[in-house]
Amino acid sequence: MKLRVGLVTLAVMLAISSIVFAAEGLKGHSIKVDKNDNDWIGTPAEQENTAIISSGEFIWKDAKGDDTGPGKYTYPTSKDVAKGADLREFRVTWDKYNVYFLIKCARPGNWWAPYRIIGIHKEGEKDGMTVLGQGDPDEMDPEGGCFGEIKVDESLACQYVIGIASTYKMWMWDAKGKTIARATGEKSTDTPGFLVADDNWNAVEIAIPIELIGNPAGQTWKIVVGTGMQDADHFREVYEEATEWHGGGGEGDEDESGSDPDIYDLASPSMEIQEQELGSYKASAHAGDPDGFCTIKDSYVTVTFAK
Ligand SMILES: [Ca+2]
Ligand SMILES: [Ca+2]
Ligand SMILES: [Ca+2]
Repeated sequence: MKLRVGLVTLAVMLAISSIVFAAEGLKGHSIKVDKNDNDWIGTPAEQENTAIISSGEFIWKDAKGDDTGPGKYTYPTSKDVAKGADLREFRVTWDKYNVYFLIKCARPGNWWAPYRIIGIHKEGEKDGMTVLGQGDPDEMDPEGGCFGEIKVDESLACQYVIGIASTYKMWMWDAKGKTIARATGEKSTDTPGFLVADDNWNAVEIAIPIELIGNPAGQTWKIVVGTGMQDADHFREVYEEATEWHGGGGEGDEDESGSDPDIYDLASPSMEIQEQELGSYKASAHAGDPDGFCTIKDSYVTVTFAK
């Protein structure tokens, strides 16, 4: 009898502590952006397309092999860009100086092949960009945008968007699309602490100074994560038919590239939602016309930070 009462008490205590734990949010720990991801110590969930908090890290485990965009995307035929956009993991942690991200994908055919985007919506904030860091199509300057042809629903309007090209370049844009930080190498950055470095090509570690992105303590962030192939430091266009340097299954060709998103994979609750959202573009729209872009509404992860 005593034992049973003890067990019941223990169960009640565990239930209360897990509620308290969830309400407390992500506590986090420090990370070194040093070309080695062994300081990310949390364990992902068993199940795909599932988020978990483990050892002070938010961990999204994405499905394997869902890197087909709206459903039919294929990679270019050149082996350099024939893989590498299959998102596997997205992790978040933080300390009093930085917010840290880890994006892990399938290993690319070459170090320069992938491009990745992170869009951050802070719950409760209204001003934000819905066309994600698109940039000026007359310039096609990667400093100015990702040229991925994607937008998010008003409910996900982003205060910050981060674009990561290949293994060592990164830009950050604010709510108005202004470039506010750039890094072009592990030690080459215009903003102290704004750092990116890869581990074995397939994972990138990122540090964003709190001075730049804001203190997340007590906040909830909805984060959109997308992956594709890289071309001139922005997203590589997907065509209707695959060529040596362009994937297929989308719209257009080298003359008219189409309004389809250049995203192969999203951190999305299911492949069904991912395909529906990436497929929501207007095929008849001209390339670069935001009215024709697909809209992301439910493909994001939610991270609540401890106070
Ligand atoms: Ca590290
Ligand atoms: Ca994936
Ligand atoms: Ca996915």
